[in-house]
Amino acid sequence: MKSRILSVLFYLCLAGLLLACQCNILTPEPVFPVPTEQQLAWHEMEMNGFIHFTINTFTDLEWGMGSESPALFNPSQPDPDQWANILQKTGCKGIILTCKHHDGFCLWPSQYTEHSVKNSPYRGGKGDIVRELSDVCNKYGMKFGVYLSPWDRNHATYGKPEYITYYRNQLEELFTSYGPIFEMWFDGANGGTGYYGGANERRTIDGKAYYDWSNTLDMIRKMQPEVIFFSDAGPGVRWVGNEKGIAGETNWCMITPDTLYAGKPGIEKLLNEGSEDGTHWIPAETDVSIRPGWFYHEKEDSLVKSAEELFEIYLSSVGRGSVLLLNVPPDRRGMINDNDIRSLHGFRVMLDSVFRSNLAAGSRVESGSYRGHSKQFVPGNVTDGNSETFWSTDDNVLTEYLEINLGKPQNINYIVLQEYIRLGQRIKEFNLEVLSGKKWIQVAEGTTIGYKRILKIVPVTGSHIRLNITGAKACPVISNLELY
Ligand code: FUL
Repeated sequence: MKSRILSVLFYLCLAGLLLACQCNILTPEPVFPVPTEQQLAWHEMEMNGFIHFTINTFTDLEWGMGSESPALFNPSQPDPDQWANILQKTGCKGIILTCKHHDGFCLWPSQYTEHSVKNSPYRGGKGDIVRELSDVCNKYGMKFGVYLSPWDRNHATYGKPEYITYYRNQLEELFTSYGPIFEMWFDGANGGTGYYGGANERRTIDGKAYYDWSNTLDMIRKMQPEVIFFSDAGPGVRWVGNEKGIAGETNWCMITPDTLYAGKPGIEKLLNEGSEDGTHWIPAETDVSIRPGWFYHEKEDSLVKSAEELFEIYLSSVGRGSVLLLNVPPDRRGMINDNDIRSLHGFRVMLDSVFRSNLAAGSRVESGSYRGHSKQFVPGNVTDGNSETFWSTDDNVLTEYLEINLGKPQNINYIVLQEYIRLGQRIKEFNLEVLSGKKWIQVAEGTTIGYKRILKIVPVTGSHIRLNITGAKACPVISNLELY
């Protein structure tokens, strides 16, 4: 009896071991670099709001000189709750606020300067917009992020070593008093001239060395280890290289940051497309304003981007594996203007109507092959609505097809593809074909996919759709395919 129990136990262990080995063999090796948990969460946000608000709103400037009196900052009906409410309804998951823009005026009562809301009429000098906005973000279930301009045209010590201490003190105030901050935005812009405490002169800094970023970032990480740093060179996420809302059609999330720094000229194309063999995961963030300027100007009330334009921007940012950071600047009342609200509402209606019903959900899927004939990697994983399952192939299979059977002819306008980026960004080249009648027609081709790729095609009616992967860095891992 005892020996029978022992032999049963032995076989059970053996079976367990074999199963474990099979799983180990089958799971594709990651292709490094891969995103961190924080970067993955950032990708999943897809769309965030950007708020540019300072004395510029009242002086009609884009770049204040730094000499403006705080008394000018006087919104008549300040309503951060309205900003968050509207941005949340648009689909934004977080908001980044210009706590201090280049003119140096602080939207919170910093103890390190007099150039702030505390010396303005705003809420009788008792106001703190950083507090108000971080609180309402909380209320609406949104994340809160900060922009603190390194270039400060107001501060007397800008350009000298003392300024770095001032800048770090301000970061400490922001990172210790306002709850979790999901993203910190470091702007590389610097036009040289400024008020600088009355000096009124041009000051040149060495953009690469002056700010001593590595120590500043270490200091912040000690306060909030989860924060994502934005700058041209990352290290968390990179600038997309333009302010038009356009990520590269080829958009690698990787880049080699060694020689990059915020504000370095001539790197726009590199930032826009990333590098297939980049050493670090530093995906592109697409920042763009709903208006020509970043700040509110009444003369631009008629120039607000339309819902259709915003939708095109969505396709060229989120639809190219980037995150969209959409700037919506409050007006002189301290509220989002009606024209902007109309466009945002129309944009949301378009998103909801275009992506309402996924024709591919639950459809039959087949592929030329799938990894190890294992249930874990079947082609049906791409239509199961679960972002944690994926279709993959054997290690040596870098080109393969995946075919969706819609059961009957359907009208197709958009195709959404997603890679399982936890295992790295792999696809280099693909095309899509639709079976229309008895003929396969190529409807799209592309290079990278990444977190999400949305392809707008010339509308076509077809019963089957085929994704042909024609080039990859390693066996493909596709988690999702949707059709609209
Ligand atoms: C730029 C700044 O100079 C603009 O004023 C704006 O803040 C934009 C987001 O970044 O570098």
